[in-house]
Amino acid sequence: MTDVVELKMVGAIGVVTINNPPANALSFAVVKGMDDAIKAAMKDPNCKAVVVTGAGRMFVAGADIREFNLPKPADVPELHDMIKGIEDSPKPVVCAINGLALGGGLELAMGCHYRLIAKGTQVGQPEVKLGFIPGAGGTQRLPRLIGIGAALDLILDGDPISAEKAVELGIADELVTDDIVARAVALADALAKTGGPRPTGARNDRLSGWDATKFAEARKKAAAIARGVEHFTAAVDCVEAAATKPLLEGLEYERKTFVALRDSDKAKAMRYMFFAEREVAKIPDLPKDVKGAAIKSAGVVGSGTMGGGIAMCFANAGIPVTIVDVTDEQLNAGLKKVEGLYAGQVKRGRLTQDAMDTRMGLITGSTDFFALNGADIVIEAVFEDMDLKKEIFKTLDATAKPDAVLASNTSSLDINELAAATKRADKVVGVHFFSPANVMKLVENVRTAKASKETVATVMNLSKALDKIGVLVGVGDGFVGNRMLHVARRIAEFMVEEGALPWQVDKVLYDYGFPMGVFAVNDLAGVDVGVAIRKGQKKLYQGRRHPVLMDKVAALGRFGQKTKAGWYDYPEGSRTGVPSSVIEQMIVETSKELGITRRAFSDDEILTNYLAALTNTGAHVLDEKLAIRGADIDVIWHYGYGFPRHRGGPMFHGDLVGLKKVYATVEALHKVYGDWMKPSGLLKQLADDGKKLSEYTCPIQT
Ligand code: T1G
Repeated sequence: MTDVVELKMVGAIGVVTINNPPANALSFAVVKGMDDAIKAAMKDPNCKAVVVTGAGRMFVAGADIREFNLPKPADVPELHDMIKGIEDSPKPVVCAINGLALGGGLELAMGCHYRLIAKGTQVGQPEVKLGFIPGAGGTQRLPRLIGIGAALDLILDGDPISAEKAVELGIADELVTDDIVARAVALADALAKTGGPRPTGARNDRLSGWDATKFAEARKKAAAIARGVEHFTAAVDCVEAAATKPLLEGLEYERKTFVALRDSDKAKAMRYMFFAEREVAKIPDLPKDVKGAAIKSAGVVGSGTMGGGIAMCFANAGIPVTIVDVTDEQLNAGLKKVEGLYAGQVKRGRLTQDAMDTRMGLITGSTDFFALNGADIVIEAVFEDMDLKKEIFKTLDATAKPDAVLASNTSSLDINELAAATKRADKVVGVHFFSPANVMKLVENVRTAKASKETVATVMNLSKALDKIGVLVGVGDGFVGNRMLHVARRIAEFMVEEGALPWQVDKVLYDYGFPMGVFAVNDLAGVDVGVAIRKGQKKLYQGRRHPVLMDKVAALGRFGQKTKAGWYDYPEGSRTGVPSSVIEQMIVETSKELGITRRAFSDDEILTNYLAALTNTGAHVLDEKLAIRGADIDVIWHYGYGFPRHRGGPMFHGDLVGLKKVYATVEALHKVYGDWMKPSGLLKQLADDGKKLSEYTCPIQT
């Protein structure tokens, strides 16, 4: 046994307990310990039956994802062999599912002969969320327990189900409301006397009813779940193998499929994201005793799209919020819009009328700043005008509670300047929500120069309370996400000036896995908005080559979807753009004016250049300590910009390509595009040292 698995005799029953906090994950040590414990129990003539359970609040949260990239020590059996060993045990084995059983945890439970489940717990096969399929018998044993259709639903969905549902489906034999181990020992005792082993793998009665056509249909549905990944259809293949092959062959087929998927770059990217999105919450220089204040009520200044969306986030989380705007008309229009958005959710069945009423009841409007004087945080969300925002911050400083945090939702202005306009610079931060704020998961929490640690902790906690992913960033042009987007978008435009077309660039990005290409995004957000942002950046980026096309699109009165024309045409009622001959002609003429002989760009070149711009700019962000970790940047790009999860993010992608290679691309592009592609010092250093951007953490900033 190992110190993470204990075998204890309770009368004639061997109770095997997994104790590997925090998640009882099936690490190498646990698998070895389990194997040893089961073998010892089988050998012991005094042991008549076995109970398997977990210590703490979980049963087993699955295989240990941290060990997936490590070689397995020779003396540790494979997880699936260990489970088969349990299934083949001559003595009955009862599983007491005392807490969450996920992935390998549920597979371990299904390898046991009987299963009891504690009320309040859940079971599931979440593997698809990590880019692979159950790999320790899940695709073979689950259909044997609950039938093919139900098993496919569970495996393809990935979400856990309740203990009651597990009993109803036939995953567990009995729901237990009191001491589950005691109950399992009693059952094991009884089975030792009058029952015996009941191997799941030998139960074939629920496998019928599905022919090849039905599986083909299921494969089609599975393929539509997500673009660019293969594991959903592979899961259907494996369940089909369960229905058509003997157990051992099915297990073998599942194993091969699982290993190939597990070792793919896409699955590596998805497990990287699993840890990256947990890591962002950890702020290295925040001592544990800095807890931050709980936000019990909030204020929002500005009832436009962002202000209204942010107010909805608070209401959704059950936190009362007051919106202040200048006039009653503006305020009422804003509140109406919020009401309309909720009503839309009710209409689509996503929200009950009751829930909508509760949420609307939490939102109050006012034209008086004093209405905000009970709020623990006030978020300013007016349009991007430094003087106006400074005025608002001065007013808030005078009217809000002395200990209230004052935050700006600006996406482009220097929040240090706003902080300087108040007498509480230690309580001023940025909370950069993404649009639409009530939908998008990401918030860039912007740490100003004088923000206290307490304030940082408060906004990081707030993100969690609002069910957002909060990533701490520093003050700088465009913070992290937009800074990178603005450079990459320019590179995309340069390529169009030189010979590519917007729809070619967009298709390349879409095929890579982005939900939309950059030009389509610009049409969605507003071409005029893009032009205004660039105007604001003119001084900052003086002397650089400026792309000219966006200005020209806007000059044609084509502001994007809202004017039914932008880079693309939007025929009446359509939100999907079609290539525009007007734009194409304008592009060709512009190239001529610029003295550029247009040339063909391969899809590869477009993708390489676009992503190199993101990776290099991300490395600059780290050079400037505007993000804590490379992985934080990847989280920002996934949740804020739709960077496909199975690609991991621009930093992970750079590592995958190889930083030396990326650096060479950046150097070449630097010669053509000047300082937009100025090579990052960190990128060079990591490339030279053979290190990774996705594993990089900035030295602690104080
Ligand atoms: N492996 C390693 N560490 C894990 C882990 C796992 N499977 N699950 C959780 N942790 C760590 C996590 O990193 C964090 O660590 C701590 O536990 C608490 O987690 C063969 C191949 C279980 C619902 O996909 O969904 O089995 O940050 O902060 O909100 O077919 O963690 O404290 O150092 O998330 O209460 C399948 C993944 C694996 C489950 C708990 N299993 N985990 O959520 O806390 S693949 C999963 C979760 C597999 C087999 C296949 C959640 C949770 P740290 P947490 P939480």
